[in-house]
Amino acid sequence: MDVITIERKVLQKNDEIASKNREFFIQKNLFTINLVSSPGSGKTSLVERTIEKIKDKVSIAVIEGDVQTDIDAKRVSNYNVPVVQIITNGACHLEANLVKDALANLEGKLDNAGLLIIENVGNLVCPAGYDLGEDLKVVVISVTEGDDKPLKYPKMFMNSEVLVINKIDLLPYVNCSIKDLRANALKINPKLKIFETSCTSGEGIDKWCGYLTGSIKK
Ligand SMILES: Nc1nc2c(ncn2[C@@H]2O[C@H](COP(=O)(O)OP(=O)(O)O)[C@@H](O)[C@H]2O)c(=O)[nH]1
Ligand SMILES: [Mg+2]
Repeated sequence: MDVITIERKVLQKNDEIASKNREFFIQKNLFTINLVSSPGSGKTSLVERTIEKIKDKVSIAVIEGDVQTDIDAKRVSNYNVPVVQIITNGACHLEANLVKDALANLEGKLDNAGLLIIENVGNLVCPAGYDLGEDLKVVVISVTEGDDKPLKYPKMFMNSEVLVINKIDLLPYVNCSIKDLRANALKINPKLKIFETSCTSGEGIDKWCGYLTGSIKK
């Protein structure tokens, strides 16, 4: 019982800070997405393809979350956008206060940004419970993970607004039915907006980016 009480308090505190982050995003006119997935699904690759595609139309800033290294921030900084790395030192998800600190680090670089991308720590469980103040939670799943994952990790799919099914170039080689993957995801959350992408071939990236830029203008 004590554990549950403590967890509730932590989540309540997180939600309070997330609300402040949300106010900040509204004030700065920033459209913010929180990318969540298991490690290796292609979050950073999707960030890279998205920057390449819409950087000329939309100013973009990125917050990278990782357990240990700044590898992803280094990858993204090659694209000349403001990026800050949060290293959680072992923690398996980002919390709103870490994002708040990262925003302080981006001070002065966000004024013209229309899109803020937060890449969460690779984990299909814990990030589901932590609001960061984002407009959209986007869950990325790659076809190599199997079509049963929405059923096995329902909270993540329930709490997300968008699903990106990535690595579709590998469909001929893996035992994954895109039809079943879609059906399983929609069984958990019928409102999910679904995109299919390959960050390698570029397939589907136009549609995904069109949706993003359309959302930013609203
Ligand atoms: N074949 C294929 N590989 C991909 C695709 N997207 C990412 N990858 C590869 O998958 C690995 C993990 O990608 P990464 O973007 O680092 O995933 P993250 O851990 O979710 O950020 C890398 O080797 C990428 O090159 C894709 O659409 N198709
Ligand atoms: Mg990554």
